[in-house]
Amino acid sequence: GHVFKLEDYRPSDYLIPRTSLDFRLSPDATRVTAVLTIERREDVAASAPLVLDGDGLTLLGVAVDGQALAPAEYQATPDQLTIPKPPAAQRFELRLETEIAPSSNEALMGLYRSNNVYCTQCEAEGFRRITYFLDRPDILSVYTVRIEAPHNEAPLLLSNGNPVESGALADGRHYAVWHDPFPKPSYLFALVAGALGKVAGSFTTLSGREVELGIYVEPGKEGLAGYAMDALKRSMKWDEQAFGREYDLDVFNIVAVSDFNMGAMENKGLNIFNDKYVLADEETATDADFANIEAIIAHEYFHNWTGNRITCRDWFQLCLKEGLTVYRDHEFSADQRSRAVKRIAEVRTLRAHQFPEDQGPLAHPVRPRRYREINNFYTATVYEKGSEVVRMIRTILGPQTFRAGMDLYFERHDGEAATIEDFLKVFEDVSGRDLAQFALWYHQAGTPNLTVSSSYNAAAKTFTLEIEQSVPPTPSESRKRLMHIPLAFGLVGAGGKPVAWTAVDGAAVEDGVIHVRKRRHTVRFSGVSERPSVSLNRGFSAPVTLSVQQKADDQFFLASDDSDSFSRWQAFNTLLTDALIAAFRQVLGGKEPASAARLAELAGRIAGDETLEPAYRALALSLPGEADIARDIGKGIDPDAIFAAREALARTIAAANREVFWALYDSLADKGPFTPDAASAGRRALRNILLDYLSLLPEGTALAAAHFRAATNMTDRAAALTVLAHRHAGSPQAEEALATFEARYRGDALVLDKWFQIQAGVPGAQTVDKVRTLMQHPAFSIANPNRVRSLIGAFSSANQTGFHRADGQGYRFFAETVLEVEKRNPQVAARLATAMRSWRSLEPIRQDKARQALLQIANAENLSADLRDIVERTLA
Ligand code: B3K
Ligand code: ZN
Repeated sequence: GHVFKLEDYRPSDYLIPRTSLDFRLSPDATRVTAVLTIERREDVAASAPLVLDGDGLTLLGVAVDGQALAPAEYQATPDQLTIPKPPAAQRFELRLETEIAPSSNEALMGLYRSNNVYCTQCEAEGFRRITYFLDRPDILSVYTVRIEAPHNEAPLLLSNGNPVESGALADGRHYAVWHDPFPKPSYLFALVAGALGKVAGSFTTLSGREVELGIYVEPGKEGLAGYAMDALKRSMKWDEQAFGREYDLDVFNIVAVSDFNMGAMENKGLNIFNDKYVLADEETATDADFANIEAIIAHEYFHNWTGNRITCRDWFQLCLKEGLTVYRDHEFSADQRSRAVKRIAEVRTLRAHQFPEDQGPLAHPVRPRRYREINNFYTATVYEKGSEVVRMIRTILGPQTFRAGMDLYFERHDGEAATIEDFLKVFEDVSGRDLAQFALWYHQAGTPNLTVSSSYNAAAKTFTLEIEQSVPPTPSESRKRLMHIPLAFGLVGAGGKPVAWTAVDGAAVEDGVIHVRKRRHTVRFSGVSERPSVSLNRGFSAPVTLSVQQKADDQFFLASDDSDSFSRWQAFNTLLTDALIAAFRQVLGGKEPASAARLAELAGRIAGDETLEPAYRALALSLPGEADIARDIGKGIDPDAIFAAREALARTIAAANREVFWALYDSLADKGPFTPDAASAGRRALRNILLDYLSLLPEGTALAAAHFRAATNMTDRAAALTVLAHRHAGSPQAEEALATFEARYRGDALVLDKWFQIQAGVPGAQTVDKVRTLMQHPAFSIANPNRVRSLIGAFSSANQTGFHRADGQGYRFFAETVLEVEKRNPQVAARLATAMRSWRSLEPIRQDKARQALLQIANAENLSADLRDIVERTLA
């Protein structure tokens, strides 16, 4: 396939200042008439051909300035329309008529039908499946859209912008016209038509404008959209306060659909959501679901400024909108909930998803330089690491200057398609700093590592840090340049108090941040009156790995006494990880894992520490996941040994803290009615992690079964079901709970997804057969992305022992299923296939089996560009 390169960018010869679309909707034959105002750029020769993108289109007619073109005057294929000799006039009107079949569109890109609702997904390149166009983000156009359909099939007709007019037509048909005054790229176009229920709201902006809000859901589900509406209003308010950004249209609509390739989409004025991220109540949604809904509603809303008003020049700049918008939604959630807890959760996610990507064959810079299929670059690197890069800019500049830079960005680039260089320039301009070295965070792939050692000289009262940076090689980048790494730190003394220092040499230290820019730094602090422990990368100020030569005593000290709560969590997590890695090696060597009594004792103290928020304690107590441990070990992975090591540590912690955990578990029982707020969710999280530990004790099965029966909300019910199914698989209690859950939620596809997911996660060799059986369940559908992700995705990415079965059966099933999904939906199949990205870190036998499965996919006939790209890069 074609390789797109950043350096090949050049502006288009033609622009499309106006776009008018007319849809006559019909499931199998929708007529689209596009009237495009085409404008040749001043500096382009009149003879320049006009070449428009298409994708699988059927062209019914083409006219220029009202004159139908003769067949010799254009060349049309399903994927391209060329007019070799367009009119000499600088501006002309092009009229195109195409026919498309939304019903048979199973790729869920372009215009498709979900649950009898017409909807669209155009990012990245789906608009070309609707009509021929210059389908690239730097072509900004003002859209007017007319939609026509039978009233009974589609009483609701929505598009971007503001409603202009609507009315009845003959034969039970009706129409609506929408106009969006803000020029936008085609990827932000949207249309929705169907029979949907509405939840209405309103918002008054900072300057007093009234905005009508609507959330549209499957009829009968209106009662489940209240939390999303509330999150939307809080997002609108927050963006005004935190970034001075006001909403700009008269209406803002959100539509929930049940077949969607990802979470949601920020179409101007008409966000389309996966219903999983809209619908919630205590009976059907967990606390994690509520938090995701809040974050995703905010994320898509924040795109209105970072993505829509200022868009991307080309798809290489994707992180310009995504990294920045993730940063904004992280800050929003931190303000709505607990900042410390939110930060820990973000770091866990980054390490779980971005680090393995950065350390494997799919590694790429936050701003890639090449791609074959852009849909494969909506990655943890572009999103999560992209957000961390923005956070580092704020750390380096300080909050005021950062805000001034953002203000300048909005002022300077509003209405434009911008680049990462434009973004960095505003911060250089407001701060007077040179960000050239810092910019490597956008250009260079790989997770930097810092090796740190320290020494204290009691006589001279000096404390010295030796810091060395290195960036491991990544695909097609074998040599790395030195980076600018802002490393927040603290010197911690007795009782967790900060230790003072009077002077420093060897590095730039500003506001508690060491600016590492060279390969090696010796940072010498003087006037240090006691030997400190050093707490490094506070708040995860830089997305790096640390190898700290520090005594276990120092780690224990920081884990129990550091006044910075993030660092305290980090120190405890490091201790857990070190213990788990040691236990893994013991298991591999055929030994019993060494006792971890001191760690278990500390776990008990953290659990019972009333000065810490329950949500924080819950996070601290949840052991690093099996995949996290594998990532930190790096090579020779035997998932069964990791599982055994992790189980052993969990049992040690449970046994050592039995009384404390029981007492706490009892005291945290829910009193009063359910509320989804962060504090209540934190108490449930702590109680449920305690349940997880207690379930390892002899009375565990009965306790989990009782927890399941007593649950009055989905958080507790799903937690108990997970414990029963994962820790007590095959027990009558587990079987009964699974059956009860299935019966209770039969007919509620979103809730049954949890049931699929929990079963896909059951550890051990037998799960692959169970997953095969579940694919035959009436509620499962291979055409629905949520079902596929819940069953196949959960099995392959979250079940280490089941998926990585030593005999390769997990991989074989996976290869077959990915190819099956791909026939309908290449994008979802390609995403699934990334579950194999760490195959080279497996021990040799599994590695060989994994390679065979990858080759089975690679050798399949008619592989889509999406899947071919992932599989070939993974094997390279
Ligand atoms: N911008 C969309 C993602 C589009 C993915 C296209 N393959 C959602 C978001 O990041 O907000
Ligand atoms: Zn986004």
